[in-house]
Amino acid sequence: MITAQAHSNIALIKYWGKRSNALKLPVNNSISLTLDQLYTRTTVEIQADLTQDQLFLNGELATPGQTAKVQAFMDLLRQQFDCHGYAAIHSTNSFPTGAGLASSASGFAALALAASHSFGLHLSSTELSRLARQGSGSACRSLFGGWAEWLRGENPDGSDSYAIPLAANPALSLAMLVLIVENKPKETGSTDGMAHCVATSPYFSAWQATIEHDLGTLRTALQTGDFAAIGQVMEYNCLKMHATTITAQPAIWYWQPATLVLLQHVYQLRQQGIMAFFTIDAGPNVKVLCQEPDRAKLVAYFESLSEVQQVIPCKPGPAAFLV
Ligand code: 2P0
Repeated sequence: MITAQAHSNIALIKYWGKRSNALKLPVNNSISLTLDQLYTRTTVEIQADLTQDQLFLNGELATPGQTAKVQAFMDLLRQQFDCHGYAAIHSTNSFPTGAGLASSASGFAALALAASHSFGLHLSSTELSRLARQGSGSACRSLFGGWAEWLRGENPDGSDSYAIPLAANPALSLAMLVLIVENKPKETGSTDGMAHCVATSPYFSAWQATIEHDLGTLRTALQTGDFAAIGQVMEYNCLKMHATTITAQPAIWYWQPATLVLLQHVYQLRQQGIMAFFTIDAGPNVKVLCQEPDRAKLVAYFESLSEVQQVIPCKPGPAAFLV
């Protein structure tokens, strides 16, 4: 019985659009921060009497859809590494599942690590990242702690599409506050949402045309420790991603009214001289990037708002590990 823990990551430069759906190959590189408070812990036990993999999520038998995704991943692992046997898989999240908090990222990173060890494999970080990617694209970044960049790769078989750790200026002392406005699973998941935007949004090409510039801006800002530049490019990239969703046909709105209210609060805070910046993923919740000295007052500020159900204050988190 092997247990692994992997932490979610939030992308500052987003993965939004695939060049291969089957292999989960992205159109562009993305850069993320792994968070300490959002994680998945997964136990894998190969059992001789099983004829298929079983998935238990947060203590309950998972839905057929969730189970099928995990079974497909286990099939891929068995096939690619010539392993045998079916597993009982118990997975728990430290946070709401499917609400745009990257549960599939931490989930497939933890599963890649736990399942590969259960089969007696000792894969490198690169191999694990490449494997986790095939479960859920963003999972390839969750093998690493702190900052990670997912390299889109060029090869049609995806062999050069995996994440690498990214060094940041040690003077940076950051926190990310996850503001929960809604706790239920979203209507359109990321996989379907991004495919729909690729297929129907006239803004998708504009999103892609500026990605390299955003990546370069963030890499430089991380190296020089320029917090304002990090925050600005993060916000800008997020809004461009969401511009593709609201201009898809039919439109996808991941935002709720409370989401927009929170953006206005972030703008007001900056007018008052408090450096805080937002990003939003495929759901209504808002993540606020701030500097560590401002963290406590910002947590209190956002906790006082009626739009916010819960604030989860996070710091940069660790790489995936065996428990
Ligand atoms: C990201 N998201 O970079 C972007 C921003 C959501 C918005 O990666 O289809 O669950 O399983 O590869 O990894 C969510 O996408 O999608 C995601 P699949 P995944 O974090």
